[in-house]
Amino acid sequence: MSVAINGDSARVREAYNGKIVTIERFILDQQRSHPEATGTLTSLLYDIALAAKLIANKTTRAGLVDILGSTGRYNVQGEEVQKLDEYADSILFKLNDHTGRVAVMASEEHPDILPIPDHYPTGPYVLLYDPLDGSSNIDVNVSVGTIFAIYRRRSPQGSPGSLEDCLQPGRALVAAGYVIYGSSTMLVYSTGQGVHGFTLDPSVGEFFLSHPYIRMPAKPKYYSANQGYTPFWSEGVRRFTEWLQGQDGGKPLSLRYIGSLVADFHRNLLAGGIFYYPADSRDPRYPSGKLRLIYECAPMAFLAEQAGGAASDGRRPILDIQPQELHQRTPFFVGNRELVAKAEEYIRTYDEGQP
Ligand code: P6P
Repeated sequence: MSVAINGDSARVREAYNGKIVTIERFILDQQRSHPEATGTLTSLLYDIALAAKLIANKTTRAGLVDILGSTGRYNVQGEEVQKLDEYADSILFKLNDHTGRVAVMASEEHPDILPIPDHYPTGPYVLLYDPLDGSSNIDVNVSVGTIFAIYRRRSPQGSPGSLEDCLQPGRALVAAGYVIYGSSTMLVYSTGQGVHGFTLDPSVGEFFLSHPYIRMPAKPKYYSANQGYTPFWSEGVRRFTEWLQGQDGGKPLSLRYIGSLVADFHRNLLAGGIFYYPADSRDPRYPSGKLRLIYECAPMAFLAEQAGGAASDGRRPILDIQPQELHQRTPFFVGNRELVAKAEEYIRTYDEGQP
């Protein structure tokens, strides 16, 4: 029996009461509320869930198998490629290159788009991903994650996918999500019908619904930023940070910063708060900050808005930004709506001299 997927967590828990809800069952039930759905997106989400299981199997045993450490090579970002980065990247590509569901892919690990091999069919969707975000933390056993974004292709069906297919604003997202490989492995995604979390039971290799309809708590608890860079931030960002610390008489928020976007985002999604990686003057190569728009900030912004939060580059919503290049970076403020708005207010006032 399919369950009407609607509304809120309590109703979903009631509807599924006593039932075993795998990610497959939940995605199928969500698909049923879209009669026009062909099932292709559902199958693509299954493929990502399978990739997550395979990657989790490696990350949770990284200390025991020869997959720790660096490959000795550097990626397009100038970052040292970890063995697990390479493994996760290849898994995501190989699980999606032959299915006929995807027209083109792009990955943080590759300078250019990843075309579907000529001997495979192309499909209606575009898959962008950061295969293992935060991988510099792997060797010290800090949670890392996979981030993915799914668009409909814009190029004609049957033709090779294009760079333009990959450069779509976040408002056009069909689905987005992340996998966090931490104390447990969770897959959190949205297809525009709320944000839902699934926890992997490694004993059976299955994701089970654990967090239906996640909503960011109204009362924020944390702020997350690398305050080591404070001297390089703008005056507006510095003053915003002082406000968060209660330096104008308000109650301070607690600082929590893991240095792994997925882990910091996940904590704030569940507990309430704001994460920000602003532009800074440390490195002229990164005038817009470190985080990438199309496979880090836009998917996270989609989830944040679906959970009742907001995401901005300090001046406008992340989802409104039209990407100009594949590895474009952007300042990033994401979390509770009123905290993001306050960051924008400080930037407008002190960095742009506007009232
Ligand atoms: P910093 C990890 O390297 C990453 O890309 C994100 O996961 C994380 O939020 C950020 O960089 C941390 O950067 O400069 O604070 O070490």
